[in-house]
Amino acid sequence: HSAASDNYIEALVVGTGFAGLRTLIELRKLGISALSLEAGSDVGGTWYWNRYPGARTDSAAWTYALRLPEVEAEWTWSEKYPAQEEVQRYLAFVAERMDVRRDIRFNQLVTSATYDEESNLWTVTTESGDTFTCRYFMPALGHLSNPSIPFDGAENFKGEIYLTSKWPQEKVDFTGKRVAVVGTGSSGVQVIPLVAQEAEHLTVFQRTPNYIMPAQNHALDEDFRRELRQRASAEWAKANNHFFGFAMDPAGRTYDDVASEEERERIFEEGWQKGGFHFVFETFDDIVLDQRSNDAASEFIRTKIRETVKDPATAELLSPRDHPYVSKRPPSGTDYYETYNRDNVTLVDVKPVPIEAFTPTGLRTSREEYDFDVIVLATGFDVSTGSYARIEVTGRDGRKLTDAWAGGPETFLGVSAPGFPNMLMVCGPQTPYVNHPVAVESVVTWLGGMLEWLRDNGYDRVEATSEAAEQWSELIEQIFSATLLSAGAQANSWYVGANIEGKPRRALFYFGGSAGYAAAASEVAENSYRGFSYSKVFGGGPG
Ligand code: NA7
Repeated sequence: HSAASDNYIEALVVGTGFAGLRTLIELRKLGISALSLEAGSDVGGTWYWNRYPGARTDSAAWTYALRLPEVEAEWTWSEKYPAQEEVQRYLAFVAERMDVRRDIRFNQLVTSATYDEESNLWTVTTESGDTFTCRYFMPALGHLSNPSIPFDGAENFKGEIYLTSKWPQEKVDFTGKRVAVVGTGSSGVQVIPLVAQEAEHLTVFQRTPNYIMPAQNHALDEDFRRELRQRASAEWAKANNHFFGFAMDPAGRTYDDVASEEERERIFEEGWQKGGFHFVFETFDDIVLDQRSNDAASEFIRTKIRETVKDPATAELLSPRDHPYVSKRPPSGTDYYETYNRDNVTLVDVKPVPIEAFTPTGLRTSREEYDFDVIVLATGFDVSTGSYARIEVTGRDGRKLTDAWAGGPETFLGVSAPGFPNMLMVCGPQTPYVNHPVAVESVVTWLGGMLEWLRDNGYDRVEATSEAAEQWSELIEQIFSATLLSAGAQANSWYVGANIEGKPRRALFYFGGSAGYAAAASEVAENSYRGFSYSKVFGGGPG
């Protein structure tokens, strides 16, 4: 290599969540020198930061994991939907077992990354003032890593404030306290029942009610795990073929295939009993495509809410009516609706009377003031592009990534953006919206293949063409608008950035399924990385 400085590394990864770790493992396999900069003091990414009570996966453990036979052989999951602590411990085990911990620098928050055309190198700096140079800059930042605090005045509040996404390491004690939880997305839905059990009083501030499935989590026994080891390959194959990357078979029927209402109810009830994402994916295959199918599913859920929540007014407030089921990411919960039957829980609908600000003693809506000892914010994230906005990324000719994406992200396959040579995003904006580790496996092995190909052909610069990025972005919009998911925009869906004021409304993910993405990406690879331009800056040739 012609480039050298004390801190030169061929591939610099940012982050050590599922994506960052899997990237380090792949680069090791390819013999590419690699290092990851991690803001936390340990690995885990999302599973390091989101340690609030109740945090757990909504995907079955065995395919919410990396496809690493060495790890699979030695790791055991305790529950179908493991808690944060277990997933974080799993990722730490992955780092140990695959021996990549030595390639990680912890407590290194990356603040900027700048490309230099002449040397064909990226310079990456961190908050602590360290500087690294690299050939390939590989951000693996996660989709949900830039928290959104949507109202001002936090510094005025005299009590305690906690973000679910920046939860302290120590246990937070809610006993005897008046607590507020703001937000009823996945994080709110998981934390609310547990806070309610401890707090003297809990007030939940809800803007948009969600469709919440009972998780039906359960422990896994040894028999199940043994059987699972035998069919691991089959489970992965199922996940890879499943539209959203879950190890589930299609229902094999649509709304029109079932004529009687009773039979439909029976099917929905079965899905409800299995819980979580089984409800949407194992009942009818056209729930996100056919309005009638979606209406039937939505009404079934509203009936469940009415049956569970004793106070009819509260039940009505909890019932979503402004968006189709799944057009916002549907949370899974445990005793979520039941929690509203407790005497110490109040639900406040802030849709008509928005929260305006923190006050010294609590929160103020446009109508009322509320006093609290503790405020928990489960208010979501500046999703996908927001993860990138935290780093000042500068490409060719001084172009800022935030400017390039001012109207929404433009990438090819979610891995490369025109104007940012050798920035290889590991599941950036416009990668598939599927069970995350499935996307990670697909993207990382594909990127590994490309890096190998570049090396074999003596290239050291690669970049998506503008044309390919435009076409990819168009395809993403086309697919998205053909589904009912696009209707979530009217209810602040983060799929399109609608939860953040002023953010362009553009689909942030590829909704064409895991297999669809894998096929598109393979086709590109098979055609000599069509849609990318590549070159030899320093010559040298293979080897
Ligand atoms: P989400 O799903 O974005 O949820 C954020 C919640 O916070 C949601 O209910 C929002 O209501 C609410 N929110 C946001 N801003 C406000 C204001 N200003 N006032 C009141 N309520 C507000 O984030 P999560 O962390 O729960 O889940 C993220 C993902 O993690 C999840 O989907 C899984 O993939 C895991 P809104 O719906 O926008 O009206």
